[in-house]
Amino acid sequence: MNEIFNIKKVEYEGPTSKNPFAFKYYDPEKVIAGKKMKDHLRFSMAYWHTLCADGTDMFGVGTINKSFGKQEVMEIYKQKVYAAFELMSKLGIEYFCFHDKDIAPEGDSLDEFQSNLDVIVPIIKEQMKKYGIKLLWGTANCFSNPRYMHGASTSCAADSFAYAAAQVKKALEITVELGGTGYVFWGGREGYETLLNTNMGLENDNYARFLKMAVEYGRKIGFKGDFYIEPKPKEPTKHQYDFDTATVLAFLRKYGLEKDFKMNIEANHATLAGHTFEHELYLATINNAFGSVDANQGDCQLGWDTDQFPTNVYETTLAMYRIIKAGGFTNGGLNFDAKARRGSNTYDDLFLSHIAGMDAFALGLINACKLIEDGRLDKFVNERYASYNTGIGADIVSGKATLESLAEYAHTLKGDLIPESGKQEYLESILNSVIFG
Ligand code: XLS
Ligand code: CA
Ligand code: CA
Repeated sequence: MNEIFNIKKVEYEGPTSKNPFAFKYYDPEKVIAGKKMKDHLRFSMAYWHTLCADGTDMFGVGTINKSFGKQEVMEIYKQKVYAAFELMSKLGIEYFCFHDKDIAPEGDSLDEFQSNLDVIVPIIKEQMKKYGIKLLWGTANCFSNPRYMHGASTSCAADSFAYAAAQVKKALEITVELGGTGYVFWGGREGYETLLNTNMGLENDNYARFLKMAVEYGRKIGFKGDFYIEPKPKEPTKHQYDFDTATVLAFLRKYGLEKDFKMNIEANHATLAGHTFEHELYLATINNAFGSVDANQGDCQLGWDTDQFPTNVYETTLAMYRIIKAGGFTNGGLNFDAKARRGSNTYDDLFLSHIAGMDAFALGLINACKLIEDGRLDKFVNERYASYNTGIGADIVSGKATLESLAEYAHTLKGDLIPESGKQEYLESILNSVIFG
């Protein structure tokens, strides 16, 4: 078969290379902190942005054609599969993620959609085998079609709930068929536009009912991977129920779902929620809920979900710092839920954008390992909390202290109680000195 992209396999050439189609920092086979870089980073391609998004926005039509030279709709979708695997293998990306509707056209009915999927899935399976590429996670798009205008499992319309169930059932079957290690729920329209028309209690209960059904069915058909919830505070709805990691944890615990779900943390969603990417990762890891990552970045001047390729090395460093300190990925990975800008509209840009993102995360990994090895940040934090290791602090941590015993102790304290400086600027300068050497 003829190649679709006139680009050679992208290789590591090192930081001095000026070749745009080479990695400067990502050296997949290089061992760092006991593992190959590629096994730390577990890069994944997002099918929807790379094979489907054509640059259409609310002010204009697409700027890049993603039919890859084909005319007839099923032929286009088959060609997308070949393009996807050629691109991944040339970039050395070993995982991918998809929504049901990214890989096959919906047609005019559920039956037609599912038989289209049945045509495409075997082609994907054959390409996965050919290239040794794996499925990081699957999902169903239950937010684009007008039937989901009021949500899917949180819709006021029970028929929308049922239709979403049929989509998720099939998407789970495909995920199992392709050996996926994850299944994502991103509640695109699981939220509200106005509380004036919303029964929030019923919507939350129904959402939990839906997730329970999915877990039951997934386990029944042999899905052994992780279920993920991907928090996002807003967009497309004014308010999404999966606002951020803390909100999702509270929801899962209320409905007894916390054992079945982990987080798929997206950088840009963290910032939309008013947090940093690092905050969301850290919170997930301390709650044993860290699963996977949608690797991208937002734009702090824009209040929406820009899904840009990650190039900010401070962010990738602090993200990898949290990920490595938590023991790294198990079933998850770094999925580039990112699209080249509308003005970056060539096939070359599909490669250049991934190279930029992969190099930025490789730098993040290198820096994170250096920060851990340097040890000054850890040492500072340990010392900062040393008052809990002995005396009254140890009594608080062990549960021995009571309000009465603490009050009695407090009365014995003399002088001003001024804790030590937090030394933020000093710590920030350590970060710079470790990053820039
Ligand atoms: C949209 C989300 C979406 C999920 C998968 O903002 O990021 O793409 O990752 O449905
Ligand atoms: Ca995402
Ligand atoms: Ca996003």
